[in-house]
Amino acid sequence: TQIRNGLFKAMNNHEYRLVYQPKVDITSGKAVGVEALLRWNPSFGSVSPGEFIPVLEETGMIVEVGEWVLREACIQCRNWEDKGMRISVAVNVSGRQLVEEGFVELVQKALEDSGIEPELLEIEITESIIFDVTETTEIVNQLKSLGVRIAIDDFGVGFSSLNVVKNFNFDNLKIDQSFLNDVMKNDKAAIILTSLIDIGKKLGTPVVVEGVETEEQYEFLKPLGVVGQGYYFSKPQPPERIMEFSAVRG
Ligand code: G
Ligand code: G
Ligand code: MN
Ligand code: NA
Repeated sequence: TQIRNGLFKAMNNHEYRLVYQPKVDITSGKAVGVEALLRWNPSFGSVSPGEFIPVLEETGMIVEVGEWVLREACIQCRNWEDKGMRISVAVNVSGRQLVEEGFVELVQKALEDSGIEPELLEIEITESIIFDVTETTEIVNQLKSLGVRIAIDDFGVGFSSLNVVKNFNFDNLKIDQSFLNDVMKNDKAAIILTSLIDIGKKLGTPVVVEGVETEEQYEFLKPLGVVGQGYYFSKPQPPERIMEFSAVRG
């Protein structure tokens, strides 16, 4: 297909870039970090990540592209810091990438080459990619010992959400946007969302609620003391725009 063929040349043609979406502490209104999101602009138009990332995963190209994402995000984090903005950056990692031989060394190298403090890098892992709990736990622990932070992404929609909470050492719980989405239409969704937030609080783990789009959703979250992410605060932005946000000093 056109997408597949295009992707084979995308790296050499420098067609990838990263955009960054702030995560905002709802109480203070300040950004506590940003999430790096991959974009691809091939010569024939634009293709959404929902379309091309699965192809990168199927073909195994995600390993090479993921390495670029990791290095690029760390370098950008360093650039912001050099300009006076110290803010953490989160990178999405696919299952294939996480269990790839040498992943932990790659992370270490990206930290060293950029010179950022390990705690400024967060690795987002989707619970659905955790098929081998023992192996994943081992890698997560190695990453933790480098000092990087781990976030559980899209929390609540996988097959084993509560098991993930029980077994993994993580620093951030990102609640899938579907829960907030349904809150205004469905009483049960509100109960589930507040209970998931409560789990994070009782574990002493910061909670990020994804997909904040409306004033109404923002008002719902305000008393809950969480971090929000979504179009209501900001769409993913090119790196230079991130300097316009005021950040919590980490
Ligand atoms: O970026 P949205 O903006 O459309 O992203 C769509 C999906 O692609 C999400 O599930 C997101 O986690 C994933 N994604 C975005 N950037 C990356 C990336 O750099 N690596 C991986 N593995 N997934 C990514
Ligand atoms: O799977 P992950 O949570 O990493 O993916 C984040 C995805 O959510 C990206 O595609 C990003 O562009 C998208 N996103 C970010 N904020 C919003 C929002 O407020 N509403 C919706 N529908 N999508 C969002
Ligand atoms: Mn994510
Ligand atoms: Na998510």
